[in-house]
Amino acid sequence: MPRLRSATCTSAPLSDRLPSEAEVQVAERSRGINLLNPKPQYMASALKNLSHYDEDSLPSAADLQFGIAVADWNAKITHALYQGCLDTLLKHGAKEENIHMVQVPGSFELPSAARLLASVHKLDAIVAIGCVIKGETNHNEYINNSVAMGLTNLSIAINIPCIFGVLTPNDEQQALDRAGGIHGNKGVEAGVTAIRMAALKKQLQQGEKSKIGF
Ligand code: DLZ
Repeated sequence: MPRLRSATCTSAPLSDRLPSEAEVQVAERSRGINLLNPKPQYMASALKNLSHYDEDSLPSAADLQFGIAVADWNAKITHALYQGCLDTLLKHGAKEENIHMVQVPGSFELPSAARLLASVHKLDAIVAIGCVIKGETNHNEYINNSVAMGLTNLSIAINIPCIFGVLTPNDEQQALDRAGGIHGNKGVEAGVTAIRMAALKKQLQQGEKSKIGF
């Protein structure tokens, strides 16, 4: 299993791996999306490219600490998700020394890895990255439900946002489409979510009132 380099950017720039605008439009049109309102928004949705967000509206990640747990099962996918997440954190100012990454065998281990990270580092958000592909048995349902529940419970228990960067596709092509392919990269979405939630945590800890709207 290849070792991921922690908090470094070794692959081609993210923009090199993103689909062209024309490809995105074809994909969006095929999914019945209203192209009349192309204004980028914060988050991806079922109808939106996972790598599209409003960069200018995102808070700075300069003073934030992140943990990232990466499952090595389906490594081709999960390592691409990690790179997307890492690139996003760095692009918005996170410092390499403030990004703590660990690799675990499979997605089932993500909640415990997140807990271990939080016990060692002072974190503002944790991203769990995995890919559980539906197979002949129901293993995917057991794993997905445990990871989702585990991360939800953990984030509430330790007061640190835990971000669900886990793909739950029906087949490998659906996963590739969401790991830097036609639908963007869920790692980018997870990175954006981590920055927003970490900044929110910091803001509330510092006693600032949340602004209504964006
Ligand atoms: C066992 C298993 C299977 C069948 N499929 C996946 C998968 O698609 N994605 C994934 O991340 N992990 C899978 N695993 C491994 C489990 O997550 C876990 O690592 C093992 O059951 C050991 O606890």
